[in-house]
Amino acid sequence: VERTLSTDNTKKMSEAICSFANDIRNTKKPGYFMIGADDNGKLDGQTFTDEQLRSYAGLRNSGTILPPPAMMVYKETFPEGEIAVIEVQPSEDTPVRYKGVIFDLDGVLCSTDELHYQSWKKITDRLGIKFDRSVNDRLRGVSRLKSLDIILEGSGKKYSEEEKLSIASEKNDIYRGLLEKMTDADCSDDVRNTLDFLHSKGVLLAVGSSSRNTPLILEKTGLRKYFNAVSDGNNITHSKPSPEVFLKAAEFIGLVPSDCLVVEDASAGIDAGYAGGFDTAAIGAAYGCE
Ligand code: B16
Ligand code: MG
Repeated sequence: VERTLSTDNTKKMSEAICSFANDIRNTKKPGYFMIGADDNGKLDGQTFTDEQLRSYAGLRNSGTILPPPAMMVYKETFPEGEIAVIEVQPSEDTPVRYKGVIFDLDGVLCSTDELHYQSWKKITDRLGIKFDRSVNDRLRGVSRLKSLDIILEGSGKKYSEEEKLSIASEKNDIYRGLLEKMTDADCSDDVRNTLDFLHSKGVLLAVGSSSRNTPLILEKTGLRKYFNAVSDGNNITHSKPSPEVFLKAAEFIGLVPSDCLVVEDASAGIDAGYAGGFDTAAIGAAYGCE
């Protein structure tokens, strides 16, 4: 038996029913989803109209069809109030909450964050600038030129715009040299299995990356074929923490932000997702981000 307090949020209710159906998948018996009772078992004085009961029948979580046969809905009336009961059949199908998932690239789909680090390290060693992994974590999701500004904070020397462009371009040459050596093996089975699973559930998939090298990375790793759309450093004017890259990604797959999840390894990326009205999942260096 599962219960909810909500009587009219059909989106939340259908998600809860799908989860419940999956929770009871091994029981081979129906479960009962109740509306109108408190946690302590007391009735909360609700009453239900026939129209309300009809609206509970056949509730669907978009993307996830509720398990057959059709749910049975009825109400029980007591002096203290009524309970609506939805009979739910067990289901092997894992419920899917989002219509779309937008994946960051560097540090989420593949470990190019390490290659960014190695490339910047070569440059900073040559220039005699202190650069370590904690500084590198601040570069995640941030554009190439903004990354350089962060790195130069510790240099004590003033660089002209021209010098900065030249350093950034040198770093990019080193980085692209490393990218050229990438193969399918640079993308983990976990990533491919996750993308395959989401695809099998009908979830639309997009890339949302600040990197202008996204097309090369997707080609080298063979990842392009998994995605319905790609939004990257080549189609935006503001990099993360601006939400632009994710808003464009959602637009490209025809979804509103509230129907999408953003997966990120950068605190700038989590901020960007939040600012755009997306739910966010923080992994790696962003894990624990608020
Ligand atoms: P590029 P993401 C970001 O990619 C990287 O995290 C960040 O370190 C890099 O500076 C930025 O892309 C720009 O990359 O120099 O290749 O254009 O994490 O948003 O996928
Ligand atoms: Mg990243």
